[in-house]
Amino acid sequence: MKLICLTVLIISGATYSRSEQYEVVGPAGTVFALAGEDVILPCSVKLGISVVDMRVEWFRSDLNDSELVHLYEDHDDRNTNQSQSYRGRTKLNHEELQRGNASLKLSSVQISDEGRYKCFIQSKSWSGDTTVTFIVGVVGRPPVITVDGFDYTGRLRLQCESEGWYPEPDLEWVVTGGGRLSSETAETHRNENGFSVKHTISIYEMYRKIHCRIRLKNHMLETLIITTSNMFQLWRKSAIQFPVIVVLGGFTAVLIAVFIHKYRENRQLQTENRRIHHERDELLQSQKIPKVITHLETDMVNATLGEDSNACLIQTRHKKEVIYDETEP
Ligand SMILES: *[C@@H]1O[C@H](CO)[C@@H](O)[C@H](O)[C@H]1NC(C)=O
Ligand SMILES: *[C@@H]1O[C@H](CO)[C@@H](O)[C@H](O)[C@H]1NC(C)=O
Ligand SMILES: *[C@@H]1O[C@H](CO)[C@@H](O)[C@H](O)[C@H]1NC(C)=O
Ligand SMILES: CC(=O)N[C@H]1CO[C@H](CO)[C@@H](O)[C@@H]1O
Repeated sequence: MKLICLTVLIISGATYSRSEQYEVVGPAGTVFALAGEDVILPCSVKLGISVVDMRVEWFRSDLNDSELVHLYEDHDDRNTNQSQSYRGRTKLNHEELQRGNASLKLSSVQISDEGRYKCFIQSKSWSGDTTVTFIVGVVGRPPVITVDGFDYTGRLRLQCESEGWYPEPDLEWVVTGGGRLSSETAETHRNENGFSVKHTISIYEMYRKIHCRIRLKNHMLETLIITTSNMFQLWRKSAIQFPVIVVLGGFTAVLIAVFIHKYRENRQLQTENRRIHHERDELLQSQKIPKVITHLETDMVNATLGEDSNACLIQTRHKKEVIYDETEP
């Protein structure tokens, strides 16, 4: 009897200490995977106690109607009520369950998989859970470096940009065989295609090879630009020539302005001239004008032929007057 009591005590004591130490643990930090990859969402029971006889339930804890991701119960997977979006993409390693490992393998990760997951483990006498935060990354386009001319101190301005990243990536400028250079300006925008980044930097001639690197976790895309001393020499030449060019340019501008002004004046004169000609032609076409001319000619003939030229002139004036009177409306 004593022995039995002792055994009962030991068993209950052991059970008590066990339920204290049954603890479900998740990953140390957030879990990250790129869209399209497979991922393992870690979840296990401390001390490696088998969970084969237990119930293991994985579900989304951040959605209002908590979606069932995977269910293991009565020694098998029971996924009739599994959320449609996880169909055929989840797997619990049954051998690992013996070692208290209830990690879930999720295949071909989608962007919509990002969120918080709960791993809930339940036995007849005990239950516990852990939450796993999962982030789905997208690698964007390779960075593009644009040469944006020189600033007034002769530094070459460079711009590096890339789009389509998720979450926000890190951009850095690195000199080959040297250290990092800090960006002068940095812009980040977010739209439906993810994050786009744009950084600028101004570099001196001594930096020959500059890399623009964009990192997302342990993924990286980079572009290299190699500058030649010719570029910088070109700038120095143009820096010296610049004042001369400005003066010459100004002078040329004045000349062109004068020319244009003259040209316009000329055009106006020509138009006026044409208008006068046109008006004259119109007048000539009316009947009375030829009369004037005829009479005048006659008068002139008379003036040269006439013996008394004074009389003739008087007559001429007189005739002219008469004719002009006729033309008046
Ligand atoms: C859950 O519901 C609340 C209000 O009922 C809403 O504000 C929230 O956006 C919802 N969350 C999701 C993930 O649907
Ligand atoms: C699925 O859901 C229905 C209704 O909630 C429930 O009766 C059934 O037991 C569930 N199936 C499993 C395998 O859990
Ligand atoms: C748990 O199982 C998964 C496979 O489902 C494996 O990748 C992982 O390494 C296991 N974890 C431990 C701690 O053994
Ligand atoms: C054509 C014409 O008008 N001729 C005149 C020239 O002058 C004489 C008088 O000097 C006139 O008689 C003519 O009629």
